[in-house]
Amino acid sequence: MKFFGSGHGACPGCGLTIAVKNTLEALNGKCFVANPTGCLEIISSQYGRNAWGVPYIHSLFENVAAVAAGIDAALKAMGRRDEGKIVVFAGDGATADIGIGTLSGAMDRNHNIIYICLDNEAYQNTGHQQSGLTPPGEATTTTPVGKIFPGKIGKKKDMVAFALAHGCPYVATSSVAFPADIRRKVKKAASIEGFAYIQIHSSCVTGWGIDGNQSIEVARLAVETGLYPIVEYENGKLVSVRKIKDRKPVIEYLKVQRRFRHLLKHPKGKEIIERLQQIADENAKKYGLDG
Ligand SMILES: Cc1ncc(C[n+]2csc(CCOP(=O)(O)OP(=O)(O)O)c2C)c(N)n1
Ligand SMILES: [Mg+2]
Repeated sequence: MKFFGSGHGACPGCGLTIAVKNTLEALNGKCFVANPTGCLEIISSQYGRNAWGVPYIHSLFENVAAVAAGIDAALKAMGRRDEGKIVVFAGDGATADIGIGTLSGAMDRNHNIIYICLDNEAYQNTGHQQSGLTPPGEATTTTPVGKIFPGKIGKKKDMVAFALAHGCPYVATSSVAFPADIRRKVKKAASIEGFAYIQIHSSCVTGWGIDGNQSIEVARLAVETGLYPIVEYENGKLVSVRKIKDRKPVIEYLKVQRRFRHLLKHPKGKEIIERLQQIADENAKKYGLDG
């Protein structure tokens, strides 16, 4: 594999590498990658074990969108814009929490960037702390399950709405369970001038508490239950939705992962499961997922 390959130290079954490989292949390696601190950086850029076959820069956790914006401005000033797209690969913590200020600025200035949020739903690199994209009910080290709390009680931030509110010309979600969908959306994003935000649901074997060989199956269940709708917006208009034939109850997704399994026996688990089912039902209604 020439764009991303040997040298990386990801867990077998890691979703991040699936998202990265498909993105780089869709662009035929014609890109400049910026990547803040997080699992992807740790598994791919250690001294002597670089896995990148494309230009790559590691930024701080909080400033990747500003670094990418700088690359955009520099390429423009040098008349080298046609040499490749600028691609950010950032975790959910970097995107929804720590780097959200510079992300807002880059979206607002509508830089020519494909920003990919690798959403594994927690700060996985540091051992599974909650982020703004951790869903309700998830047990993390900062939302531990106890007598009173059944895991996270807050909500998952709606970063799609955040990107749309900034007027980004291209906004989409995808999942590592559907590599062809990732490739199509990356190609589409590359054809559009301006800021593209793509949020890819990426399984995390250790954080989610699954086996490596369940990675795709569990990511697919998130989509098939309606909990992770796969959608696409162009210039603020919904242009595509991945339909679900027989939508499964959310419990099918929850019960196969250690991060949610406590919900089956915790006194407040039923309430959280009902809330997650309600979120899935509302997604189905909002996007017309059933069909
Ligand atoms: C400003 C700052 N805060 C905290 C850290 C510690 N830290 C390094 S990686 C990481 C987790 C990254 O989470 P996320 O962005 O979701 O990426 P993931 O590892 O889950 O792919 C944290 C908290 C740091 N390096 N810099
Ligand atoms: Mg994460």
